[in-house]
Amino acid sequence: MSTFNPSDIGVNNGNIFGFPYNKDAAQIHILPIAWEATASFGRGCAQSYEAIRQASLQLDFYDDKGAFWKTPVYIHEALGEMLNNQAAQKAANLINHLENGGQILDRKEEFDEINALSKALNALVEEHCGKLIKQEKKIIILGGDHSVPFGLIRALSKDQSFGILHFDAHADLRPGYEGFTYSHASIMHHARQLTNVESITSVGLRDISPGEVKIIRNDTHINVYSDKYLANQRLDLRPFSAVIEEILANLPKKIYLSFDVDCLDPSLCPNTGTPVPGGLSWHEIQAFLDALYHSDIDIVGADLCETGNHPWDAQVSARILYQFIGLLS
Ligand SMILES: [Mn+2]
Repeated sequence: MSTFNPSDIGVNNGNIFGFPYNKDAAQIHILPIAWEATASFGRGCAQSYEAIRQASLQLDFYDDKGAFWKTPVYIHEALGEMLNNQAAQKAANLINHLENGGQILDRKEEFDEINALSKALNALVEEHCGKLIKQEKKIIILGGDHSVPFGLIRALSKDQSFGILHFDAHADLRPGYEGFTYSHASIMHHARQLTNVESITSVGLRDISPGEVKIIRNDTHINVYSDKYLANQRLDLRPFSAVIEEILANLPKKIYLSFDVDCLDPSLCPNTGTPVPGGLSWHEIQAFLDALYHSDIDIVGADLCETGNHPWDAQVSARILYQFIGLLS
């Protein structure tokens, strides 16, 4: 640490941002999960953690909010790669089967197999997170597809209640998708089943199924600030800071931050699994994260998921990840 100069070139020392901290000293633990078995469209996010680590070496660390580089951060080896290898090709074949008009029941055993692997992944993530939580470490999950943070959310909810602030183009409220119980499209459904998850606030949604809209309307603890709502506020020339204030004012004092990069304008995440036109601009998300930093909201953990495995997508996510360090410090 004594030799670390944040103004120097980023050294590829294996850690995120080239930071000089080891596992024991680290307060914030970044846990990459190399899993994308249920990805229904584009693939690559299972491996993007390494692209994000590479991109993180390019960052300059000045931030007007604080010297986040002083926070000890450590990136772990990725979890879930073996499970993903067992599941990915089989799952792709099953999605193909459904897309060609096949039924889940035709190949039920294979679907059961993928669902068992998903459960094993969740248990693995929960076990690792549980140990870190006992040591009072803060955790950021680096996806992988958006099914991967469930183990962390469940581990955190064991002895505290909190709300979820969820940035996404999708509601992820399906009770299961394409025959997969723990699909990337179902993470908020599963999180909502946890007694200690008191609310979900989703921002940026713009690709929602009629079934999900029904769920949202019937659940007073799910709040949605859709992309259309945000866009209409802009078109009516309401200050964006007022929109952010409105959203933050309705959040519980303790939140878990779940960030699917497809909430952003696709120019910022062109290689994400399911890009959708529209979305938050770079400056809007920065303003959001700044406001969150300056608020009195306590952030218990976070995930950053669905980053495409491409240097540009990784650049964007590395910068968001650096902001998360500030939020969890
Ligand atoms: Mn998502």
